[in-house]
Amino acid sequence: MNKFYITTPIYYASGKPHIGHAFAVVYADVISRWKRTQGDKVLFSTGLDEHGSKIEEKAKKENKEPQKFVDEISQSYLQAWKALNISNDEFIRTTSEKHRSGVLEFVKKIHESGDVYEGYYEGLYCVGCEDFVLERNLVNGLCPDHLLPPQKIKEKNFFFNLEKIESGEIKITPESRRNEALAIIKSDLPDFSVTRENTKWGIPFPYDANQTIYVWADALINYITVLDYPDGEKFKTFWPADLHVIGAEINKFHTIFWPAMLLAAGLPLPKEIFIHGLFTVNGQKMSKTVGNIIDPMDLADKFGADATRYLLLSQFPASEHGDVKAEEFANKYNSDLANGVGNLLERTFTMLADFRNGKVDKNSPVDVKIKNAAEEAEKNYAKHMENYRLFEALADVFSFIKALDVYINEEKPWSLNKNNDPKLDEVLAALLFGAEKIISWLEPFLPQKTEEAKSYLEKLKRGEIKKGERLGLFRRA
Ligand code: ME8
Repeated sequence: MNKFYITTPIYYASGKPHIGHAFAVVYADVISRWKRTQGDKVLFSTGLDEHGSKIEEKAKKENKEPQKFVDEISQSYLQAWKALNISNDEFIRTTSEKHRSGVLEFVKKIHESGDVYEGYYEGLYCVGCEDFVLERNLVNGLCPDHLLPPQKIKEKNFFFNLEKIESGEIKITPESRRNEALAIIKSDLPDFSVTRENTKWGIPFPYDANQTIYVWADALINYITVLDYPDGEKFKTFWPADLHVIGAEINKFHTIFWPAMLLAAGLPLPKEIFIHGLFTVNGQKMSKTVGNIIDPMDLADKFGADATRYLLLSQFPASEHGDVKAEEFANKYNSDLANGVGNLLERTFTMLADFRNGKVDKNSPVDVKIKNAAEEAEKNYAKHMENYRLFEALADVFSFIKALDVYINEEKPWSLNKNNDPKLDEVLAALLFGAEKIISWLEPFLPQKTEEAKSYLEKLKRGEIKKGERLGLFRRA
């Protein structure tokens, strides 16, 4: 049995989740569920990044102790992931004792390796990015991503020597993001500091009482502390990670700093990092100031868990950045889910029930046209799933749904039934075959709805569906 360890970024516990956070966690969830159906032993981890100046400042603004503040935020994440049916095995919080002790072990390891050295750093620091920014990248003196003025910081830090980085060992996908990482390595990459002098809200650095561990070093180490590094069974079984799913804006931290830290600690590198694009809403970055943040809980209330998962993944290929429009969600829901997959399954099952009481003649061959279309779709779907191209895999399923719709309209099973045409058995056999394929392909994406469809179908095959008892998977929005 293969093991498969998959992670999402751990999100800043600075506010409740928006659809960007939901996108990454749903992405990883679909991959996890798919790997489980392939028989892999999966460990799927997500969690929260709870230290650092950004969170310290937010808590202060709300007049709360940072710990109380992050405890509250963690509840909103847990609720949202439950509402989206996320099947994570672990939920790591960086304020947990387990994480703290693992980080200290790790820091001790790299300290002993001699890759951490003392120095001064002076630069412009953006609290929004929790990173240094370059003067030339500012727009009107502000960080272009957070619209905040950076602070000038000069502090004694323990730097991490990046010379160790050996690229190429880790698979970085898609190719465009790999090129971005390579370009960063080739540019003048400053050393990476593992500590901060003026941040209180963090894990104290054991070798200097004035320092705390830099929030990014702290956060990255979650990928092993969650496995009970250094000597937990889970660590032995699951490390190295098979896949880190992350967004494009944190490429550098995962493809350069994290491997450098692991090399210094003498640990194996993650096998693959899949970097997805980010979405804007109505052409703008999601932000409280613009007022265009979409709450995944609102979508789940309106459309349900499965439909929300689908709506997030079907906007544009994850290899690209893209834009979403909140007012388009209902149209997409109606066209793809209510009128697309929902309608196809409903029509198929209803005809099976009405014309044959759920019994299909086992000797009926499946129309070769449908058989070929299914084989083609299945081949493409498998290839796309293996490469974590979920948008593309969904498109394969939906092209087969279209093929079945066309088949129904051409064959007109209701006329065959009226005329007692024996071809009806062949057509129904093809439709049942197609419906079962679609249900199995959609399982990782729509876990609840496919479950409902499967139990309805079981009942139907036993001849237990009563007249007028409809499947009703996706009612029109
Ligand atoms: O960066 N579109 O946390 P974070 C799509 N704590 N995905 C988006 C998105 C958008 N507009 N906005 C966010 C951090 N995401 C650090 C990570 S990991 C060791 C530490 C998703 O709360 C995307 O996956 O800012 C992105 O990488 C992640 O949320 C960042 O969440």
